[in-house]
Amino acid sequence: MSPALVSEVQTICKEDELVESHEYHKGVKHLCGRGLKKLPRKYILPALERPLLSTKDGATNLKLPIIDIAQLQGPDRVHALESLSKACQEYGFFQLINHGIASESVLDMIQAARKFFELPFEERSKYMSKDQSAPVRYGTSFNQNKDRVFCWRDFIKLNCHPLSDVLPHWPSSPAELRQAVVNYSKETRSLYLMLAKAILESLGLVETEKDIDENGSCDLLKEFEDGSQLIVANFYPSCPEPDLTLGIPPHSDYGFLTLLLPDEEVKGLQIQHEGRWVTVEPVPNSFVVNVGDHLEIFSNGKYRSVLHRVLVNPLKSRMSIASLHTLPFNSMIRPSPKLVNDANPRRYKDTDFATFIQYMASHEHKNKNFLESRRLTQLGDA
Ligand SMILES: O=C(O)CCC(=O)C(=O)O
Repeated sequence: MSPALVSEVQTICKEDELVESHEYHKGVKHLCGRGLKKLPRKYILPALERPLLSTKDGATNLKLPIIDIAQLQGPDRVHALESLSKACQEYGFFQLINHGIASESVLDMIQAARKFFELPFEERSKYMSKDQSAPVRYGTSFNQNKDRVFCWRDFIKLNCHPLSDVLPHWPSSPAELRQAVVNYSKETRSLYLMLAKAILESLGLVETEKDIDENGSCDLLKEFEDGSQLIVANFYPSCPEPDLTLGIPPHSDYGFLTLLLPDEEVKGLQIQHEGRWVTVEPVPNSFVVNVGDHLEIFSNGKYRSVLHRVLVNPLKSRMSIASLHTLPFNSMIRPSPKLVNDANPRRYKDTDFATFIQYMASHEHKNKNFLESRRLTQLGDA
């Protein structure tokens, strides 16, 4: 055997030892600390699921439709609502500008999450849990208890509602994390509520924003106010062979809306648009917002939760922070009766959070398979 081949075989054996000893369950950052030169087999996707970085498919950049909060709250609200509705139908995604969240809150949140991922593994591992509804959960891959192939991501998930119940369980290190997440979760929550009102209005379910505020007549809005919120910080270390793996595989989000802070420096988020994968161009000081499965169900298929995935980078690590919002844990989600009629029959079964959690615990969550399991009829172009 040539010296080069010997060295190659040794590397593969070393990587397989890692796999055998279940080291990969400790996370990608932990694995990278060992100086990997090749991707361990556990992370190599079947050829058809790889991201095709070298083809045009991976190279196409997309500017998402822009929704301007200043316009949404000004005299031009009607036009802004039309743009919002169009974006939710045609893209399932939009870029939210002039969002009004203090840059200090955003930077503190990013900094606190970064410091958490820099902690020694022993500290991070205190928060590893198989319980999908735990107040805090540190982990790796997409669903590490089910995934056959692991993806190149570590995460921390923090349940944020009700704050007084969950806060004592959040990590006490780094010292600034709790305060940063409290501030950030409150601000993103009120931004979400503002958007949720606009979504109801854009679907024709309430006449005007004033209607809701003055009469407080919208029960659904009360449910939104008491809704669940999950903050997820994703960390994707640089990857020796990014064309063989993904940071997160194609998936849709479960909730109503997700407010995402993508890494402003390192691209990676791709969405499926018009039948192909396109890379979302980061826009500074803005959020990427996407429709989740619950909003697709609630709107009886008018607004679409769209598949998205994350590419990893050969040279740079990447971080993103997602805030996922939906109804309270025990609420039933169903198509709004006002959006069901003879021409547009009910398309989804009722569902709730508990059903989703059960599904996640017993299935490999891929593509939109949870939503598909709730479907009553096929959408023409689904
Ligand atoms: O990292 C990103 O840009 C997207 C993250 C994402 O899709 C998720 O957290 O579900």
